[in-house]
Parts: sequence; structure tokens; C-alpha cells
Amino acid sequence: MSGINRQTILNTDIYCLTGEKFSLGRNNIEVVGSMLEAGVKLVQYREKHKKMGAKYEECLKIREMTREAGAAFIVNDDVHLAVLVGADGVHVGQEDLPLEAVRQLVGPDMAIGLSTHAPEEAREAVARGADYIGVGPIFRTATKEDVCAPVGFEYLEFVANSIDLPFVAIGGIKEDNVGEVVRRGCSCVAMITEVVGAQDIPAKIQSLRNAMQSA
Ligand code: TZP
Ligand code: MG
Repeated sequence: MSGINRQTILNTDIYCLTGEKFSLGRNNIEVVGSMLEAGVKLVQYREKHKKMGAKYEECLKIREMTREAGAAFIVNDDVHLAVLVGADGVHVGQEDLPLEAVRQLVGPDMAIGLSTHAPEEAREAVARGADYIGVGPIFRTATKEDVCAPVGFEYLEFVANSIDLPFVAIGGIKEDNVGEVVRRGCSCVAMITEVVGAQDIPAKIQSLRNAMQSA
């Protein structure tokens, strides 16, 4: 038994997402290998512009690697891909399939994460059965295309204080601002470029952990 389930999937400090074009020429498999070597326990596969066949092959490999490392694996956007590779979770946005439809496809055991940007979306996520929510973008970020304006700390604090669901902060989070996020009551932070764009990924994870612990 891995202990990873819908309730516990966010019970970790750092939530790493892939982003091959920011990975300094390394491929996703190599980068995820470094994340796992650093003790990361939650990885999301996120690639907006790859062909489905390539995504499937990468996800199969990452599923094997995360399972071996006792880490959770979440697939972004593609519900059928998440099911096919036996992911622990799927992450969707406000404009994707409604949560009830996602649940129908993934069955009772897979965690469903939903991106939210405002209090009414968070309340709706609770009402419709999300297992966790994403809160962001916290800071300005150029990583996501068509990203909305930063939601700021007010929304993060609202979620921390008033929403009874696990949540993860995302968007522009770096070693030098992660402390501010943690001090707002956030125990799990998601990052793309700060981790995948680091020359030494295990060293970056260690510095992030130090910054979070001393916040
Ligand atoms: N959702 C909101 S902001 C964002 C996503 C996927 C991008 C986060 O990337 P970075 O590089 O950590 O700012
Ligand atoms: Mg999406």
C-alpha cells in the first residue's frame, strides 16, 4: 500500500510540475528523475504542446518512476491519459469538463484537482467534489499562456482560512518569495520554472525546503 489517496495527495511541501521548454535542454524524464532523487513526493505532468503519443509514453515512464519512489503522480488536463497510465490524480481548469463528468471517467479513487482564482470558484469546488484546489497565480508568471492577473494574497488567505479542502499555491513562486506564501497559511507550493530551470535540481529543492521551514 502506497498511502497515496484522494485525501492525502497534497500532504507534502513541494508540488513539482514538468515544463520541458524551461528545463535547460534536459528532457522531462531526466528532470523528474532529479526531482525524485531530491525526495519530491508529488509530480504533475504538464505539457501543453506535445502530441498525445509522446505524452502517453512519457507518462507511462513517469508513472513507473513515481511509483518506485513512493511519490504521487498527477496528469494535467488529459483525463483519459490520467486513467490510461494509472495516475493518482488529474488536474483540470475552470474551462475543462465539469467535475462530475471527470469523476465519471476516473472512477471513485483518483484525486481531482481544480484550478481556482476567486472565492466563488473555491466554494463551487467544495460543492462539486474537488479533492484539492489550486490557488493562483499568486505572483506574475510568464510560464502559463493566457494566464490571468495574479490573485494576490487576499484570495490565498481566504482559502487558507475559509475553505475546507487541501490547496496548493501556484504561479511565480521562487526561493525568495516562498516564505511569504507559507506565512499566509500555505503548506504545499507548486512550481515550474524555479525547479525545472535550476541547474542543480536537488540543491534547489533543498534550498526551497530550507526557505519554507524558516518561514
Ligand atoms: N497555473 C497558474 S500559474 C501556472 C500554472 C500552471 C504556471 C506556474 O509556473 P511558474 O514557472 O512556477 O510560475
Ligand atoms: Mg488545464
